[in-house]
Amino acid sequence: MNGQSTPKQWGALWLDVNLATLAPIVPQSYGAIEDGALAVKDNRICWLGLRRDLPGETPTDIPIYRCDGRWITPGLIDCHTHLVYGGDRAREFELRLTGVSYEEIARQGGGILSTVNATREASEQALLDATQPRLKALMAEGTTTIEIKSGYGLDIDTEAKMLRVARSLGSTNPITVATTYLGAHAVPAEYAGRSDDYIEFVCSEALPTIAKQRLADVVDAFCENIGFSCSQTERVFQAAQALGLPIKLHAEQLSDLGGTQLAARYGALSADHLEYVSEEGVAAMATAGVVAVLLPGAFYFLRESRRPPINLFRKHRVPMAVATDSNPGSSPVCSLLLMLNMACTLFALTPEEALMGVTHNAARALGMSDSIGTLEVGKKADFVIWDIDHPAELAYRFGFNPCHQVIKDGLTV
Ligand code: DI6
Ligand code: FE
Repeated sequence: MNGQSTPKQWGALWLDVNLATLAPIVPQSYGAIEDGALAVKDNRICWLGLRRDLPGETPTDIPIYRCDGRWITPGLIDCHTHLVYGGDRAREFELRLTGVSYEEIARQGGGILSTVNATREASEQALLDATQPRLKALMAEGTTTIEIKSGYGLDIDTEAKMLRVARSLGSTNPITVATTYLGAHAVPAEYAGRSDDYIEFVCSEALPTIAKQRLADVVDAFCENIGFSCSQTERVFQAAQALGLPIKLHAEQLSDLGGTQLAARYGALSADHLEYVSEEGVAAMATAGVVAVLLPGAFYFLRESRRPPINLFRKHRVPMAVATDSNPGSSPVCSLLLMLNMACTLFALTPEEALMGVTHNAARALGMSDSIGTLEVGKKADFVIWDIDHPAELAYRFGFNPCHQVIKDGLTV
């Protein structure tokens, strides 16, 4: 391993442990190093490898944690969520079960717009209080980085309120929060029938205000029949790039509009959902280095039958990430481990691909792979100790949490 330090420079050491590094430079599956050791200095990993390769004397003046043969993985990364929102949509769930479709409900002004009403009405404190338990559930399963989108405010004040709540959750919890402005999520009631005017407002007023307040790290849009067209999405991308903000896209979830090719042309970090993406779209992603973010929770909860083309992603070597899409309408889930299982059972990913999808490839989808996503020297000391005998267990069980301990920024949570 490159850049390994000497024991004198270490701050803490983990022994009796197997490492699923997920690092491409380790050739074993899962990047596994069995009977390994890992050392941390401050908030960074400063040594890892086989225990028998530990250099010199084991230091006696630093904390040494013996892990009884447990496994360590990188901290999990949920790279696509709408975690901050007011209210819930349980009644809409009942309605859908009588046969009314998700799109029909959206067209009748329910769906996303009903959450917009509830989110506009909620105070900042109420939103914080509603979101904290959802975040806690994700953290309890070893999530150390999460992306949180706006998009249930649509007006400037409520979008800013949502993003402040997201930022504040990141500063009061042992988790890194990456924020995304999703102003182009739906057309708000005050712009009904005037979607171009709404996009103009997003590009010339809302986005510049949000950017000036440094509330968003990335800009996203919902390119869909019940969302925005490709040309409207393109205007949002141009406005984002003019402000120096990276982009990503909800693309091809319910139909194929070609949003993926557009996202690729603009160098998006990721295209997300992708059930209906064509091979041209996949090829464009490969060329532009766009990550495919798979959201099995939404596929499951909307009882979709069309799966994202996993074999095409493999064929074109498009990196696949997996996330919860946690939101009140299409994926009210707060378990990333369950998404690992569903990515395998519903989309036929291998457990290794699924784990890669919530670590290394999720970091790429957030543009953060320099600092997180694998166990490697120099990366942040965000990792999870699991009570498992093999990494495949993380995808194998469901409704069970084998998380033993979470280390965030080098510190035990
Ligand atoms: N696609 C989704 O799955 C979420 N947003 C989006 O654009 C669902 C949002 C919702 O139904 O509240
Ligand atoms: Fe989403």
